[in-house]
Amino acid sequence: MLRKTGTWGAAAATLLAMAAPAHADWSLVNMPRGVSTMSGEIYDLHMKVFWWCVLIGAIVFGWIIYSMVAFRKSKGAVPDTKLVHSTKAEVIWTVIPVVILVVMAIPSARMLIKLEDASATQLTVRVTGYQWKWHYEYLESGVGFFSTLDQDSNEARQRDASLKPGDVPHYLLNVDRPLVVPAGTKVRILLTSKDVIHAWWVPDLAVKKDAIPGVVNELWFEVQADKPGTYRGQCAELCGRDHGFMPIVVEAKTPDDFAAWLEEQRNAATATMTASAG
Ligand SMILES: [Cu+2]
Repeated sequence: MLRKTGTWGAAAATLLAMAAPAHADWSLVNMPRGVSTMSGEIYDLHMKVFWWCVLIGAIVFGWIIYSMVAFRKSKGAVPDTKLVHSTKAEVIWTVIPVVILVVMAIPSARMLIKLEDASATQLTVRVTGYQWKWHYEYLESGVGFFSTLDQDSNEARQRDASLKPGDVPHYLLNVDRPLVVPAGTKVRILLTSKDVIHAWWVPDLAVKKDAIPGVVNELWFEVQADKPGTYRGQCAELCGRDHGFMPIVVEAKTPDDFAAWLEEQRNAATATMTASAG
């Protein structure tokens, strides 16, 4: 008995020692409520299903623990060797989960249908994944550019760099040129890749889809009209050596600011073309 306590004590001490250094920044991060027209609804559905699961888990484990404690052998419990089958019990433990699954499936299916409905979008951007950067092209206006990891993050990630990761704001989550979109506008993304499978993931917009070579995937989002701002994401499909170094930054501007920005890009592109032609 003593030895046993000693072993458990040592195990507990080891676990505590392992957990201690990590404890400072240990926190549970839930999915964000987000800023798109769909993200709030998705979050609410997620939380609803989460609490159902917690409730089911509490009931099932509570029942198991109660049965183990109340009917333990030391209390004189005797196993019922005659009961080998109960149709009633089987019907109950089949019907209840089926009902729960159907009740969960209805709002989920409704949500999926809404998410797939990319009709009536006002702007289309083709997003192409590359090892290891993104290319954005505004199909209606022909403006296009690459978006790569920002200079400071890139420097700080090198071995023996003078710049330290802690000194770089939004380390590994910043780019040289963000994707700019108008808030309050339904934006369609046509997603593909030029080499391997990547995934375009921006939690605040509640979008995440694979970018597959030879396939065009479609998704859409609409940043709420009163939520212009900068929203960050990452490639979410292990795509090679620099997978961790191709972040996504979406900058949502007011429609007027966006129109001005797009005009500026178009002029800059024309100027470059004229210069190279001359
Ligand atoms: Cu990638």
